[in-house]
Amino acid sequence: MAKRALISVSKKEGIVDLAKKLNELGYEIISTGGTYNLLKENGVNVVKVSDITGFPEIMDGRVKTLHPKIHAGLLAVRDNEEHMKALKEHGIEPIDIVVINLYPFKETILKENVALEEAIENIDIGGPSMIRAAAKNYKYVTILVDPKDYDMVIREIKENGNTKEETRFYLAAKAFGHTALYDSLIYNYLIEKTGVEFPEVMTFAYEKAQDMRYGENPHQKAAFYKNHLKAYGIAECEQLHGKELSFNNINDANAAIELLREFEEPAVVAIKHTNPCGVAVADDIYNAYLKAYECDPVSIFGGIVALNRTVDVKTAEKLIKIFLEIVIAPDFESEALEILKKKKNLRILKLKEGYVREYDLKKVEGGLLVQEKDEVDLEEDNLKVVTKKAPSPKEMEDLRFAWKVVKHVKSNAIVLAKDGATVGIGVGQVNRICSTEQAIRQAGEKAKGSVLSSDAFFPFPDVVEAAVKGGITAIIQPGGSQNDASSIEAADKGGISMIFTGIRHFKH
Ligand code: 93A
Repeated sequence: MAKRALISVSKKEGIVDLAKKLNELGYEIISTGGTYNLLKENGVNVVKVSDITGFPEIMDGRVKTLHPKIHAGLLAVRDNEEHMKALKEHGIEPIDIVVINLYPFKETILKENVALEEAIENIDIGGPSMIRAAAKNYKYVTILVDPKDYDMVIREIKENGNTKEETRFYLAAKAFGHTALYDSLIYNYLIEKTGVEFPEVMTFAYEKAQDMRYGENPHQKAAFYKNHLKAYGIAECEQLHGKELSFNNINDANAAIELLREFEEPAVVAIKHTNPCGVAVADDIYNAYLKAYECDPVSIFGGIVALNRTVDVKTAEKLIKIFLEIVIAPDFESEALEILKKKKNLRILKLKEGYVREYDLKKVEGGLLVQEKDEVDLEEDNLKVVTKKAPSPKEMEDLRFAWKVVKHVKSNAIVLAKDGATVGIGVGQVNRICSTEQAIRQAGEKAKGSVLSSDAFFPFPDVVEAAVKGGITAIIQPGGSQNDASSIEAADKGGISMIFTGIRHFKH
């Protein structure tokens, strides 16, 4: 009995070549409408599925392979007498190889303004059924869902007369991944349309974009996965130059891009280990960079710089003065790009516009915490002056700026800012006074006349006292501590102003 291969593919790359090779190896080829036509035109010896089933393709192809003559041929356990008897009784022959890829659901929903009906029509039913049947019966059936595996299968058949069982097992597992991804895409698309928040089931439709040389540390293996339906941010950056991005690069670049998104005006963000080490806004991007650099000329070394305007020659010349891992910007003047490229290893990323709403996820052992992103806006109503003194308009501007930055600093976070630039940043300490001291120490003389933002309230007056001592003139913080009165009193005593926002910005 001739071996049989069923081929039904939407993406037809490599399929004629594969079918010809299978023909040469003695396989009878069975195929659905479009695939059949292509194979036939190219001289492949091929039979229509409808000739096997004795049933025409109906309903615009909605029903073409959904037939016992196909599914029994896929599912029959070859060394089970009952199964083989059933095949014989019903005039069914086994199918040994199945080559399938599914209706282009992802490609369809990625098109702009696609109608729900069109998306639904691109939900493949027969394909996944055959994939699952073949994969379940991997002991006897080879399932191919990826053109990258075609050559391997042909090679094994040539060498051994059949594929190896371990290969079939691998291909079966991969096939379930293929249908799982497919179903996740459908699910995520539909559930988002229902508007249900935090649905009962959370599935993921991420595909491997690249293997990484290593993870956070060289002994950790790692890969980068992308969600093609939520393509924006770091996942959509175009690399124009430099070494391949590392795990830490991607993580840090992401932090830079998220913080940069806070600003409309020309802004520069320097990131080190996911925390900002210098942020500034100015009338132009060059001055913003100078100011961001000045915040902490030590820590920016080996860091990431993200700019929200086209990089010009003047700025590029400044940027190459120090060792940076990555420069990110929406664009680069061509001469500026050439200047940056002089740094052989500098990774240069072009940031694409775009934003997609998605959840913030935190992996814990055995579980996943899911929340909305921290994207609340600071409205006028949120700003409550609690001290005798109110901030001046200039202080107010700096307070708003410092508030935007503090949201992106690991808690406990304290940011000092002056003239649209951070001057000191206290990062990730386990008590607030230590973060404050760190920020003031780092600012040095620049602390005088600066403003302070805090991601969470003050349980004690110590932060305010330290601020007064350091010459800070205004504070912005959520408020809400039982002990607020003591902090307000300390601010009044020190003759500085303080604002409560009622919003907390923990970042852990
Ligand atoms: O509409 S379906 O869900 N009904 C089926 O019975 C069926 N059988 C195969 N889609 C079905 N297919 C899919 O058709 C395959 O998964 C493949 O993507 C596509 C190939 O169709 P054609 O050969 O006509 O281009």
